[in-house]
Amino acid sequence: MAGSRFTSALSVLSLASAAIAAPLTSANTANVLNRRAEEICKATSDCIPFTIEVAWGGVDATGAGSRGAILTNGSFPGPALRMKVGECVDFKVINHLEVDTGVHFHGIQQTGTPWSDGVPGLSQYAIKAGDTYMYRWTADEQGGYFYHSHYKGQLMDGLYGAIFISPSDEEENPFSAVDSSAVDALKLAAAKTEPLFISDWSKYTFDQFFAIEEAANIDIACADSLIVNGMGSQTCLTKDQLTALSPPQVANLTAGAGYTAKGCIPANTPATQGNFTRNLAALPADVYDTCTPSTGKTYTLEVDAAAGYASLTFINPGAFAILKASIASHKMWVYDYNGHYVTPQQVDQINVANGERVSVFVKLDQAAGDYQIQISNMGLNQVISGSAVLKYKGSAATAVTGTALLNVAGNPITNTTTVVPFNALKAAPIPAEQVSKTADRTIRMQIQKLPNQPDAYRWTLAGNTPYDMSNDDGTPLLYKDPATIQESDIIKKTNMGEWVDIILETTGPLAQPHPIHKHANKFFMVGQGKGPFNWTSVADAVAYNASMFNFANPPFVDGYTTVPGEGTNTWTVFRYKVEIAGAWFLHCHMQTHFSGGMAIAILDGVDNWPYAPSDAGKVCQGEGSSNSTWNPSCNCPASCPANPGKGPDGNGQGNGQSNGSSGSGSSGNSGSGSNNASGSSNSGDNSGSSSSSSGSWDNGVWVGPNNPSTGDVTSSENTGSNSYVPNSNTGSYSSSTSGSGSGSNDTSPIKTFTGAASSSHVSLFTVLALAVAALSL
Ligand SMILES: *[C@@H]1O[C@H](CO)[C@@H](O)[C@H](O)[C@H]1NC(C)=O
Ligand SMILES: *[C@@H]1O[C@H](CO)[C@@H](O)[C@H](O)[C@H]1NC(C)=O
Ligand SMILES: *[C@@H]1O[C@H](CO)[C@@H](O)[C@H](O)[C@H]1NC(C)=O
Ligand SMILES: *[C@@H]1O[C@H](CO)[C@@H](O)[C@H](O)[C@H]1NC(C)=O
Ligand SMILES: *[C@@H]1O[C@H](CO)[C@@H](O)[C@H](O)[C@H]1NC(C)=O
Ligand SMILES: *[C@@H]1O[C@H](CO)[C@@H](O)[C@H](O)[C@H]1NC(C)=O
Ligand SMILES: *[C@@H]1O[C@H](CO)[C@@H](O)[C@H](O)[C@H]1NC(C)=O
Ligand SMILES: *[C@@H]1O[C@H](CO)[C@@H](O)[C@H](O)[C@H]1NC(C)=O
Ligand SMILES: *[C@@H]1O[C@H](CO)[C@@H](O)[C@H](O)[C@H]1NC(C)=O
Ligand SMILES: *[C@@H]1O[C@H](CO)[C@@H](O)[C@H](O)[C@H]1NC(C)=O
Ligand SMILES: [Cu+2]
Repeated sequence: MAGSRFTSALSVLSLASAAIAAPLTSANTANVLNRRAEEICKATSDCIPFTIEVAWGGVDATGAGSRGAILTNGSFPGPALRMKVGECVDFKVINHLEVDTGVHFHGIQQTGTPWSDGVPGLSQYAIKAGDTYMYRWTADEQGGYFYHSHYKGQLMDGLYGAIFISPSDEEENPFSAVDSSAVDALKLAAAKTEPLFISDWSKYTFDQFFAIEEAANIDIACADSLIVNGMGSQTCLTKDQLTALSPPQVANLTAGAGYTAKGCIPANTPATQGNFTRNLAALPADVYDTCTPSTGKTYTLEVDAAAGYASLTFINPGAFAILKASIASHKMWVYDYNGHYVTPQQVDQINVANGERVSVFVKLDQAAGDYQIQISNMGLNQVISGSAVLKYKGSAATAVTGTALLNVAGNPITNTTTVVPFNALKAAPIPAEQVSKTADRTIRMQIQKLPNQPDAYRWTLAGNTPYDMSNDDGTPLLYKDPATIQESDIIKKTNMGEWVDIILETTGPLAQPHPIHKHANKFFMVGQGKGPFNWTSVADAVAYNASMFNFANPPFVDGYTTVPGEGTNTWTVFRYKVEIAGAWFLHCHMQTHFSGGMAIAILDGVDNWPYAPSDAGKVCQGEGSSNSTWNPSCNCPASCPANPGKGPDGNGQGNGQSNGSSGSGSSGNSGSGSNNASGSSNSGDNSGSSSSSSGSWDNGVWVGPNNPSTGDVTSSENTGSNSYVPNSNTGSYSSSTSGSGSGSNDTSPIKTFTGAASSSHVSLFTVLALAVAALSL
């Protein structure tokens, strides 16, 4: 009997949601989806809780003094998240910044949780200063990943941390190809893989950096230092050293000027910066020209030779530098690349482009000592290096030992040294993945500096239009009806199940490499070449020369770097199957190019468009702090436009009574009424924290403050969703308050109140007596 009461209370609740979700008719509102998925907070969560608090602070990465940066739980980089395939995480972000944010889970496909991809403007509203957002997603593939800010250029301010997903017990791995006699040792090493974030670093915050780009009209590609896990130094080479290290093209590109004191191709170089009008007076001297040495800490990773092998996962969260890494006296076995096990390759050097993860095994067979892990820039743009130390347990070394393969420019130390680099083209996924030999849809992209405009730092992925960072502040595309979204240069649509070709052509004459990252559905890198892509489709190109393509065992990844070229255009083709619907980014992971516009949005699966839960992002009661500052007015799609109007409160009532001496209950409060877009803001009444009102019910009479039945709850007591429609006189609104009641020993049956609507508005109202229901179940 009590059970059936609970059931009926639930069905009243779903009736209420169904009614709230009635289709909207106003033409003004047709582009905002009002159908919502089930609320996630309705069920208790058994996901792993993981909380990060992000705050602005100071970081002295290079010993040159502190600069402003984002600290994640007080550290830089942030703490690592380790989980296993099949597990889900409740990843809570508490934003103590004075600005908005959004946290992306790089490489995680977000199957079924398209609202957890962390991209403001695409999959969520930005997390406002002071707010909390709870992401939830399930780990569906093993591998190395990372979380990082996806709000404007915050990645350059240091908001990032590693994610490691260990395989299910039965998953196939390629370890026996590394060392068939040590598979168990390799498994143990992989399970404890250590993150090495290798990155360029600037003394300027992203906002300062971008302001310099705009003022000087320069696409900056000159770093202060290369850091490893937030530690490094600024090293300055002499003019003679730089000259000796310059490849011939540099003298050519710079008309004989050569590198600056920072080892950079000068800002005033048309071949790299383009033929734009520059304002070099607005370029601080330390951005390109003056080098001031400083010595910071060196990251040291201790390894135990008794384990046989160590696993290292290199991750490049950097702004623009594609890096290479090598370890003195040690070879590396690459076994995991951008989210997949791969056919292992034994190498001397790995290349890690921005956004990439490369996991390697290192055989610990050298004398106990300190071995240098050397990082250097791949590009011609700058001679710069950095380092960390691989320290054998028990090493008493006071200086690095072993034989380095590369010089500070990242080139082989002698012209007889053989250096075997990792070859990403041969990184076939393990287990094998099938790629279709034909495609259903082709999306053509032309990567270039934005033509016919004056800004050197503006880029386009699409060919003509840059993606504008201000979209991060807008209504997420996920929350719109895709039928109302126009396809354009920067917004593409696909249907579920289709195979899609993305043809990326990079405009020369100096075609830079671009590490292109795709959110959600991973892709196969099926082909590439130099010259223009002269064909109308991949099928035409295959007919011309099938050897340009690999449909047998191509890399299967969330990121791949386009082919560089000098004096020519180049092309690269990705092919993927649309399996996960949502609003996803495709973009260059060099922050400078991305901020300049090198991105498009792909609406995957518009014929099967997903709905976010109405409480997407909310920290559910009982999961994490009950004092969260989640602001429903900024996560519910229909309620976020500027200056929203407020519908009248529904006349909800609650029933928190129990017949024990204590209990808890919740009251629903929903109503519909008219919105006035120019009316007062909602933020007072319906946003706020989830601390609950408390009081008690005595035969239906509330004893205590903040009677939930009157709807007269203040911002700090009112939680729930609030949806309304801007610029329209119709809309709906709901909120719920949970309260804990101290029981009055009332033995009367649970009451269901039907609230009279205030004035003429319809009111929907539900009651749940959770404690009683729980007691009786
Ligand atoms: C981050 O800090 C919060 C608050 O101190 C804590 O609850 C949380 O567990 C920390 N997260 C990690 C991953 O250590
Ligand atoms: C640069 O190289 C091009 C072609 O390789 C050549 O034509 C040109 O003269 C060179 N310029 C300089 C300054 O060496
Ligand atoms: C700059 O203009 C010159 C002369 O028109 C041209 O040869 C060169 O390719 C241009 N460089 C770039 C990067 O567009
Ligand atoms: C290698 O370097 C040596 C000495 O620096 C030089 O004599 C020799 O010609 C170089 N060999 C090649 C193939 O460049
Ligand atoms: C592509 O077109 C260009 C310009 O017409 C031509 O020079 C080049 O040979 C063509 N490439 C191929 C592979 O057909
Ligand atoms: C076909 O493409 C392959 C791989 O790029 C290349 O090696 C070969 O020369 C090409 N053949 C022709 C006839 O263009
Ligand atoms: C919530 O806030 C109240 C009042 O400020 C405080 O007493 C309580 O400890 C907080 N609870 C949590 C979980 O932070
Ligand atoms: C909206 O509210 C404003 C201010 O209260 C009022 O002037 C205006 O007439 C109202 N508009 C509608 C459509 O109700
Ligand atoms: C309710 O009844 C129990 C047992 O009869 C008693 O111990 C308790 O104090 C009563 N609670 C209230 C709030 O009256
Ligand atoms: C709760 O009330 C019911 C009758 O409504 C009664 O049967 C039951 O014993 C009461 N439970 C307690 C713990 O007082
Ligand atoms: Cu790029």
